[in-house]
Amino acid sequence: MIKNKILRDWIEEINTLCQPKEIVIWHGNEEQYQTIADQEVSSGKAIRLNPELRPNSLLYRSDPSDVARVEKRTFISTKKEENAGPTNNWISSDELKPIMLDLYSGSMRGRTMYVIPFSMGPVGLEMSRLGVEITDSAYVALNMQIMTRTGDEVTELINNGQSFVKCLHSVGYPLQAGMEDPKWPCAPIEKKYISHFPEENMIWSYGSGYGGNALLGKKCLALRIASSMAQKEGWLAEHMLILKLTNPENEVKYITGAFPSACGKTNLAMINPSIDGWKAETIGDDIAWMHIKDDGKMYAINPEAGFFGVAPGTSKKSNPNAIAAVSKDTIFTNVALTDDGDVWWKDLSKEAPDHLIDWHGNDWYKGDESRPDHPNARFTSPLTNCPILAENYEEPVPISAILFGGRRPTTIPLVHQSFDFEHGIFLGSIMGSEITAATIDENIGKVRRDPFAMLPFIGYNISDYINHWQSMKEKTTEDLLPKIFYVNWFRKDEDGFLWPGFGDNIRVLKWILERTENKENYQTSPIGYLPSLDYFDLSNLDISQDKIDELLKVDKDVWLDEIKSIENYYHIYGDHLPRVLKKELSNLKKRFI
Ligand code: OXD
Ligand code: MN
Repeated sequence: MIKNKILRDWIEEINTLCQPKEIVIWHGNEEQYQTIADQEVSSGKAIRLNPELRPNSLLYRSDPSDVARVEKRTFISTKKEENAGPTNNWISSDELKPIMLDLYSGSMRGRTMYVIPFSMGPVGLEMSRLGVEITDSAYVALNMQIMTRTGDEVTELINNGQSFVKCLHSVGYPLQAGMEDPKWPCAPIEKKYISHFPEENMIWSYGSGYGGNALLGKKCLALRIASSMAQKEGWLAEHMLILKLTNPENEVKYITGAFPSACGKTNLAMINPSIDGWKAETIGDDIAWMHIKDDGKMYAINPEAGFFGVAPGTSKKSNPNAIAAVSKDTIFTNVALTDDGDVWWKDLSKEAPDHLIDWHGNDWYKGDESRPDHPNARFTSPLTNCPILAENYEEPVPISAILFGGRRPTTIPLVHQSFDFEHGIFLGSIMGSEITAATIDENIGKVRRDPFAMLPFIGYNISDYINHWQSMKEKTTEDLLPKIFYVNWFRKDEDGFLWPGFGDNIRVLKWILERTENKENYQTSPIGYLPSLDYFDLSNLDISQDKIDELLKVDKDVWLDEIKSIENYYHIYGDHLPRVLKKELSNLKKRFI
């Protein structure tokens, strides 16, 4: 029972504003999940997959206009523009609130309003944060049940006075009497708003039912709002995987890693090591909350309870553990449906089946030009489905190394270590991926920078964000802080990728972990520490010396161009380029001259 007055008053306020036909309080149990899932199936909104092939799993097809996060409709709304900074869309909260209140007025008519108390992070853990999402989407309720810890246990904490983030969501499609409800109701793009009010720890999302726009615990709370909370409270909310590694001597270490999208972050989070004696276990694949504890070390938790992964490209070869994770208890969105009631997406098997129902619900035949799945088709699966989930996945774990990465066909070597923590912040600030022909963009060959893989997720001013990272140094000593590395699995020559990637990335991780113990396994270069080949495990790997040399090459002329490109990119900071970045860029230049 909800007893907390703030929550009760808020539910009443939203009930009056949005005028739903009924209110359902989410209890977070299996029975309620199944009841709502059955309702979704009988109303035709979801398809139940063949229980013999894919037990307890659903397929949803979204509206073709509502298939991904909408960054241009995502807002950081503060009193002053400088608090949102140069990388966010800003509208003053005084201006935005009346616009959105107008949209919310009656927006849930004819619909059920779900009240979903949830915890990001294990229930009751000091590092965890609570939210309540009020939504008129059953799809959101079902997904939140997988992606977060929900229901009565959380209500209990709120009843006991713990604060929570108010997360309001409406698909923006009120039903008048006699109106038919579409399978995926949503509002047109110009009426979509994914709004964050970090000064009030509040999220208002309107008009989209998809993923990060609608499951407000994930990108909205656990990254944008949490990054702003973290700045005030002295911790970090980051777009990072968390991986547990055990070496042949049975020593355990933990790493986190930030990568822009399409760089294999989920694959790395579930790596199957190719060298004997090494064990990898998953803790998280998308978000890490990191705190420096009293012992001076940085600890991380995964605030999520599930995976919301991109299906296309996921295969037995690229990620067998993800394939196992989605084998049951999964919600699929915008994948194709097979004739026997199972799912299919690009690369799931080498050959597509002869016939499928595509993500629009139409017949699709092998050889058709169109794709049967959407490139951003997703799976929502519980963490506990992952066969290599670490048994201590709910504990804060001490982080030895932080990895930054990106897709860089040239310039950046396979791996290098920063000289120190501040130089590591510089590496985070310059990360990004080269724009390739696969992206429709006139800037082919240029680098799209995505600092810390957080460009769309920093809930405040990016200059303050960089300075906040630097402030971690004041909380502890350099030797206790995680060591920072830049990895690049994607360097190419004329024959294609130089590095085999996937399970062989453990070779790089092994070198990194040895570095965290200050092993003399490195050579110094102007950009940082590179592997010394005497200490880089290439056993049983068929790769030529030429390719290895190319993978580790730091070419002066190429780097002088890179420095120019960084200088140019740093103009986004205007007059507020953080001192640490200015200093590190100048030091880098000096090391080359
Ligand atoms: C995600 C993303 O969905 O980063 O995880 O866009
Ligand atoms: Mn992500």
